[in-house]
Amino acid sequence: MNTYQTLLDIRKKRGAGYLVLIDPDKKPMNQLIALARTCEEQGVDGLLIGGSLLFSTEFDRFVGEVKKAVSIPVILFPGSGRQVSGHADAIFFMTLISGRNPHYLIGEQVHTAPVVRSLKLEAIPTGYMLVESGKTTAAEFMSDSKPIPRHKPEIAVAHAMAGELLGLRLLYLEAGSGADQSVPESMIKAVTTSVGIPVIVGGGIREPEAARQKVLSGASFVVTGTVMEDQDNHARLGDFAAAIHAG
Ligand code: 1GP
Repeated sequence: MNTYQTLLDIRKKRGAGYLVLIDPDKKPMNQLIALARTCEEQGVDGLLIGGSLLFSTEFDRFVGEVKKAVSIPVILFPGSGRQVSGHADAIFFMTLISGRNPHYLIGEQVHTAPVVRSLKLEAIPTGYMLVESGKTTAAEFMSDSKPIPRHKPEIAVAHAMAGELLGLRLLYLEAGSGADQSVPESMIKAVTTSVGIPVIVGGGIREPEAARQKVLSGASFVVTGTVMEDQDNHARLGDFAAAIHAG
């Protein structure tokens, strides 16, 4: 079964899936590998690896080590074409459809596609939609693109529909890592009732209850990143997983 199918399966069996984003720059490698293991033990459904920037020069080795440590899917969530590794199960092959910066709509993908092909990586075509979240996030700054106004769900819906009509297989509603405010539930509802493809929601989610609300609004997958960079929060991984699966 390919990774996309595995994700659909998780959604079917559990109602929604919990994905944890691991940024290779945020901690020493051994600590992040330990986090990956704990994620699997605590019921996390998959790991995303990536970040807006990349300082580490050991990305490929890092992905290999994570892959060796867990049996849940390891999916690349690249901020740029430098974040590609053949050790991963798949890559979210993303296009920043909320923006009008051609570099992140198609430019970076043109540089990356030949590498993805050579590595025989499973590419999951994903529409990435940045949503206004209170302050300028790294994703917004680095992509030089305007986020969708948070109180304009109809704008998000039109983008989501366009993404689906263009053949994308996933949509990622993103407030940005460390966002002040997560994607509003009204926007998640509007988008998920307008398209048939699974919708991932991430950015600024710090509590299990907030994660559950995203699922109740229609999210198929919820992502947390920053909250698990604090070792003290690792004990809450199971609470997040339970809240998301119960939602
Ligand atoms: C960022 O959506 C992810 O791309 C996770 O965001 O770090 O705020 O949890 P946080």
